[in-house]
Order: sequence, then structure tokens, then C-alpha cells
Amino acid sequence: MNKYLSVSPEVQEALKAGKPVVALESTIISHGMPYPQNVETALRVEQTIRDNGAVPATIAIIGGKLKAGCTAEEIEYLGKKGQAVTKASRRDLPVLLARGEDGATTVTTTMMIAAMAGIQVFATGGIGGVHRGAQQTFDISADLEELSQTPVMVICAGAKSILDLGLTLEYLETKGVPVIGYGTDELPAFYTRHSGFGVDYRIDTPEELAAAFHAKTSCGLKGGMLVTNPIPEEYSMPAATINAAIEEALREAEQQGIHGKQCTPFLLAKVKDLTGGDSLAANIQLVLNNARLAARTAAALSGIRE
Ligand code: PSU
Ligand code: MN
Repeated sequence: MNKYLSVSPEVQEALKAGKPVVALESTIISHGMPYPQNVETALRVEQTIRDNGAVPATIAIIGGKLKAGCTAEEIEYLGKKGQAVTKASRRDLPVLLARGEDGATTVTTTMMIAAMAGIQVFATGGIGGVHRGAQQTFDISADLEELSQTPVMVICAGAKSILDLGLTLEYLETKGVPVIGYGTDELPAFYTRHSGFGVDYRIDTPEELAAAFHAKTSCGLKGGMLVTNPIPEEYSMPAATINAAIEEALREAEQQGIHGKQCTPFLLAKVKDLTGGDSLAANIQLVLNNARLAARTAAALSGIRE
């Protein structure tokens, strides 16, 4: 085991016993939601995973250690510090670790640390992707590259249309990442259940998700699998409301010359401000929904014997 990796005793025991474990990211805590809802949600997500038969492993970088399994105190610390915590993607790890600093893990670094610890299933809200206008800006999230090389199943609610969803799917196709719709043929668009874009395969049960992932890893295919799980109907938002907010957020980002790693957090915060509490409530519900599915899928996966 590398000297930077620190797996909590509970997660270590569960993995050793072959019990289901679900990884969770920390950028959603520090940069994705305001305090204190971020901390409340993170703890509720962990409880939901337990209620569905798995052990949660919230992942973060604390004091230069790659943590798989944070304590409630560590979650509170990251949530309170919010945007002051470094948003840590793959390129940030070397310096943060060498300096013994903190970092909130994105989908990319959460996948990396999960894989180092031996965790195969990861639940989150939304992933990064190809940004609108990427033809000019080259803004393509490192999350897509990570999905192409690291063997973790990522369960999300699709991607927000702050991204170019069509180009995001093209990129994933090129990189050989299977995009699965859970109970749907259509890629969900985070706050809404519909995007107009098809997924590669529809799968309807956690057992079949587990079987597909097991088949992939058994034959040594590198890379992950993206499972897109639509927000429950009763919490989904009207497409017109959310799309108007996204357009406005994109305009402001362009006017203010926002770029690089600030781009996604800026857009997320603007969309939230423009739609008031509605988008936050939807965001919380879809994460809980993904946590449930991830716990059941991790349980199904741990039931598969070679
Ligand atoms: N999309 C969301 N919510 C999020 C993120 C993306 O709807 O919280 C976060 C995730 O941590 C994701 C990261 O991995 O932003 C992507 O950032 P970037 O686009 O800079 O790669
Ligand atoms: Mn980017």
C-alpha cells in the first residue's frame, strides 16, 4: 500500500471481509453545495448507504493523506471550509501530497483513490464533461479521461446541460466508456430526467449492473463504467426553468472570463442562486437516489463469486 493512502478501519475491515463499500466524493461537499446543507447531505448520504446494506467511504485529501473513509468531523471540516479547500483533480495530487495539504476530491481523484483502496462502486451527483464551446476553449473535464482508465463504476444523475451533452457522449464513446441508463434509454440531465440523447444500454437492476461491471474487470478491460440514474420524477425540475438559469450562468461566466478549474464551481453556484432553493432540493434528492442504487449494486457485486 502506498504511504499516502489512509483507509479508515471500518472501510478496511469491510473490504477485507468482501462486504460492499461505496465511495463518495468531497468536491460535492466543499464546492457543490452551501454550508450547512452540504454537511447534512453528506451525512445523510452515508446513512442511506448503510440503510441499504453497504459501508460508505467518503474520500478526500486531508493533511496530505489520501483518505478512503472520512469521519463526521472531517466532513464537517471540509463542508465548513467550503470553496477555501483546494478542488483537487489528478494534476493537483503531487504537490498537495508533498506539501501535506488538504484537497476536496472530484470524480477523477475519488475514482483514483477508490481504486487504490479496492473500492469498485462510487455514487455522486453529476460528472464533469465536455463544456459548451470546448471547440475553442479545450475545456474538457479530466473526469472523462479517468473514466477511460480507472476501474470504478460511477453512479450519477447524468450531466448538467452547463456541458455539451452530445460531445460528452462522443468523447466517452471514443474512450471506450460504457454509458448505462438505469431504467431508461435516455441520458438524464441531472435536474431533469430527459436530455434527448440516448445511452448505450438500458439496465434495470443492480444485479445486472454488477454483472456487467464484473464481466468488464474479469477480462481485464481497463476503465470504468458510467451509470446514469434519473432524478425521481417527483423531485425533477421544469426544463424551462433550469435551462434559463443555465443560459444566464453561461453568459455571466463568459462576461467575467471564468476559465479553468473555476468554471464548473462558478456555473454550479450561479445556477443555484438563480433557481433559489429548488435546485438545491433536487440536487440533494438525486444524490440520495444514487446512493441507494450504489449500495445495492455494491451488494450485488460482492455477491458475485469468481
Ligand atoms: N458537476 C456537478 N456537480 C459537481 C461537479 C460537477 O453537477 O459537484 C464537480 C465534481 O466533483 C466533478 C467536478 O468531478 O465538479 C468537475 O470539475 P471540472 O469540470 O473542473 O473537471
Ligand atoms: Mn475544466
